[in-house]
Order: sequence, then structure tokens, then C-alpha cells
Amino acid sequence: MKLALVTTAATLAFAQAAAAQDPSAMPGMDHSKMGHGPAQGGHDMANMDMPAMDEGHAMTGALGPYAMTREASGTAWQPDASVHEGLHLSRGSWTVMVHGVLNGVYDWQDGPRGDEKSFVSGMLMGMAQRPVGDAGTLQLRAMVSPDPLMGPRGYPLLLATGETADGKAALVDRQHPHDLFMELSASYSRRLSARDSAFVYVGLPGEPAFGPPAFMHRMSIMDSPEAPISHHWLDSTHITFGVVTAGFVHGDWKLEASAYKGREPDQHRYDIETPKLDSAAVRLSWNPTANWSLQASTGYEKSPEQLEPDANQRKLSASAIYTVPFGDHGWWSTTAAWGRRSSEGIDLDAWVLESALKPSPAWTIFSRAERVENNELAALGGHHGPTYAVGKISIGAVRDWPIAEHLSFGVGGLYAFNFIPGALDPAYGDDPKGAMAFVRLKLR
Ligand SMILES: [Cu+2]
Repeated sequence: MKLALVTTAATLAFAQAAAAQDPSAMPGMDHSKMGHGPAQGGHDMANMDMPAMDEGHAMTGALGPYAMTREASGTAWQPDASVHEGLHLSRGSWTVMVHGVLNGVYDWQDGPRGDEKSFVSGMLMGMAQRPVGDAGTLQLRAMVSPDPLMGPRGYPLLLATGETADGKAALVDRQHPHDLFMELSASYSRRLSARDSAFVYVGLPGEPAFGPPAFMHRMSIMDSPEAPISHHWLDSTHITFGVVTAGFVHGDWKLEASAYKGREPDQHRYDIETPKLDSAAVRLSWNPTANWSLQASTGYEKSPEQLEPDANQRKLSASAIYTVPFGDHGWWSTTAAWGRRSSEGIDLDAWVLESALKPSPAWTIFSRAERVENNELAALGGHHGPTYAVGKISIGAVRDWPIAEHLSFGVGGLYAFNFIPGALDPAYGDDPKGAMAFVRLKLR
């Protein structure tokens, strides 16, 4: 545990020191590369004056008059200094962006509750955006995942809980597969002034206005193929079958409200489930500088769990993301987040600190520390049992090589330390470990 903490702290300190020496505000500031996918991975438009510089491109955000790099998953924000990797094309009045990663993973989880498995995971996301009239912006998004190929039980991941493989038993110490269709959405925003806009977003599935961006879209951990054990506290609503969000952007502030389906996706991962709007969330976001993105949100979910249909849930979250350039082509991004789930008089908290450093186009180093209060690890009869506070620290790295103009091949690995209270030792063994080795193809 000490080693892991020291390593995490050293990564943070090293990146902080290096970032402090680098006064440039943004990564990838070479405008000559814009629209062509910079050779060194990444595409950044954060430093542009908005929105005057568009040369027939819709280069502002989909939801308001700010840098497009602020957009993350759903309607969530990230710092303007973020880097969007992938392909960026323009066709007529449309701007098209394609992001994608495909991981081939070997996963090993230690101890009596451990298991091993090889699987593929990842996502392919296409976005198309165009101006509508003088002041409108339309964006269409589609995102698909290869996760259903893992099979209904997903992959072994100690301390991960949530959703089900068969509609009867909870998945415990496993990460469920994501649905084939992760997002099919449309948004329309209308500029009201140079700083103000109003928007509406509809998704089936889509992501409601709750929590930070989903983990596979957070720069601080997106290079890791391992899901967080805090997923069902913070960002598991990223695939929700039925979302309508309306919001208002004023400069660096955004206030939005969603009506959405409270029930988590079921075990049928290839279908589009029947939409419902029985739950609600409200989120306030603020990007005080180009390097920061903050949010606080609350949600009320009707019958989120298939196995506990009578239980409703309240959720709270707050998070901060800090992203800065690192050297000529790199970046450093850190997310801190807290989430609370409350159901039937029990409050369960989760804390996450994650940080990734890309010192050069070739390497990405990532780490995540989590503490989660979970009552699904040792169920007594039903689905829930006593609450245990558990922890986890993961550290990993990936090395990428360009293999085509817009494609890289990477080899990576991670190691995870799980921290289990003594009462769970008979079930888990003494602080079991986990590891993953992976190869990946990434659009860049
Ligand atoms: Cu998920």
C-alpha cells in the first residue's frame, strides 16, 4: 500500500512541478494543424476566440459559445484545455469527429473471489455538428461498444458491483458489460448572446445531467481499460435508456436539468430498451479557468435496480477536473470526485482521485485511488447486506506507436491493490491484488 501511495504521490508531484514550469496555457496550440489531426496526437481548439474564427466549421461547443474541447460525455463539461484525440473532418456545413479505442485485455483478479478472463472492450463514437440558422447548433452523436462480446457476466473486477447477468443474481466482483448502443443522441442549442445559450439534449440511450464525465471520457483515466469500483456512485448513468435534458449556459457556467429513466440497463446488451422519464437530475457546472472544470449534481432515481424494484435512490455528486499541458505535446489531467447514493435510509459514499500524465506522444501513465462504501459485497439473503468500506489503488501505463495516419497501436498494463476490512478477509483473502495486460488500437 505504501508503495502505491508513494508512486501516486510522486506522479502527482512530478507532473505538478513540470506543469508549473510550463507557462503555455494550452496543449497543441499550433493552429496550422487544426482540423487535420495533429501528428502528435490530439486536437485542440481551446485557445481560439469563439466563435468568430470558424471558417465555415462549427468549432464552438455543441451546447454553447465556448471551446469545443470543453465537451465531454453527454452534456458534461471538462476543462477547455482538454485534448480531443481522433479524426476531425468537415464536409460542407458539417463538422465530423470520430473517437475510438479498442482494447484486447487479459485480466487477472486474485484470491478466492478472483478469476481471470480475456476480453475486448472500448468504444467507437461519431459526432456530427452543424450550424442551424444564425444562432443554432445541432449535434448528433452515436457511440457503440464491443463490450457485449464479453458475455453477460462482463469481466472479473474485485469490489465492483452493479447490474446483473441474468436478471436474477447481482454481479459482484465483476464489471458488467456495457450495452452495444452506449449513446444515440441529438442536441440543439441556440445562442442568446455572445455568452449565453439555451440547449436541449435527447438520448436513447443518453447520459443525464449527473456526475462528472463518464470514466471512458475522462482524460485522467480514459487510457485505463479498468472500470472504477465507484462507477455506480458517480457515472453509471452514462448509458440511460431515455434522457431529456434542458439547460442554460452563461459564460463559464451551465445549469441543466434532466428527466430520465431511473432503471439501469438490463442484461440484454444488444437492444434498445423502452424509454421512460421517471427520474430527475440537476447539475451546476463551472469552468473558472481553461484548466478547471467543476460540477455539483443531484439526482432522484425511481427503481434503479432490477433486483430491488421497490427501492428508489437519491444521489449526490461533486467533482473537480484539472488539466494542463505538459511539455510540447503532452498533458496532465487529474479528477477528484465524491458521490453519495442514498436508499432506504442508508447513505453510501464513494471517493475517487485519479490522475494521468502523458509526458510524450508515446507514453501515458495513469493511476486511480478509490474508497467506496458498498453493501452489495456480502449479501444476506437479498441483494444487500452489511456496509463495508473498501479501497483500491490502480497504477498503469501504456506505450503507443503510430501505425497509420490516424491510428496507433499500444501495449499497456496495470496493477491494482485492493484494501478490504478484516471482516471480509475470509471471503477475499488478505488484500487481494489485480492486474491487467492489454493491447489497443486507438484513433488519433
Ligand atoms: Cu458504465
